Amino acid sequence: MKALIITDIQNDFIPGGALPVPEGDLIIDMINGLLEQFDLVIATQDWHPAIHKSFASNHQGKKPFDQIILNGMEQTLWPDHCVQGTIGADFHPRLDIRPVEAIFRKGMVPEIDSYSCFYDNGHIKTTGLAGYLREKKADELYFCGLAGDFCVYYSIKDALKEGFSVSLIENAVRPINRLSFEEIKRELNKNGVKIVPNF
Ligand code: VGL
Ligand code: ZN
Repeated sequence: MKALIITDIQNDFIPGGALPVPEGDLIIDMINGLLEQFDLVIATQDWHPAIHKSFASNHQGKKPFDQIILNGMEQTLWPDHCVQGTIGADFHPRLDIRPVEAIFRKGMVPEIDSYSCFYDNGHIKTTGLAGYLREKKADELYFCGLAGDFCVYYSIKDALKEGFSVSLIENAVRPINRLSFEEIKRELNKNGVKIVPNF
């Protein structure tokens, strides 16, 4: 069974938002056009408390995009984004969320970031998504959304580890950094991910 995983189509990741992904707005209509072709549609939300340690504002003397070591792990510091309950954390109003059966949220624990929709970056806590998908008999996962080089990338790596068959819908994804995303797509393809332009 085929499941579509819509990653973080939230106002803060769209141009005009706090952590804009270039052309993030251009994939929304394309994603809306994919929905009815899937047996199951789920969506994810980055969902941080205001005190989250991935925010540069919570570290004295640091600015967005600085790199630090946070609890023993490399961490990019971000502008404040997707704060729980704010408009920036809401789904973009043009995204058709009617067919979305479940929403999985991540990034709630202040001390650790969570790019993947399956686990936090230290693989300490699960979101329960892998078990949910198995119970729903979804074995073929299709990924789209933002940002291609962070949340989509880390989610796909975990999906492979969990044994799912994985496709990336290239035209329905945008990265923060285009160059690193080209490298990421080569790596994912080598590891068995099907890169498809559309669906
Ligand atoms: C994301 C950076 C920080 C993402 C989330 O959704 O790709 N990127 N938090
Ligand atoms: Zn975040």
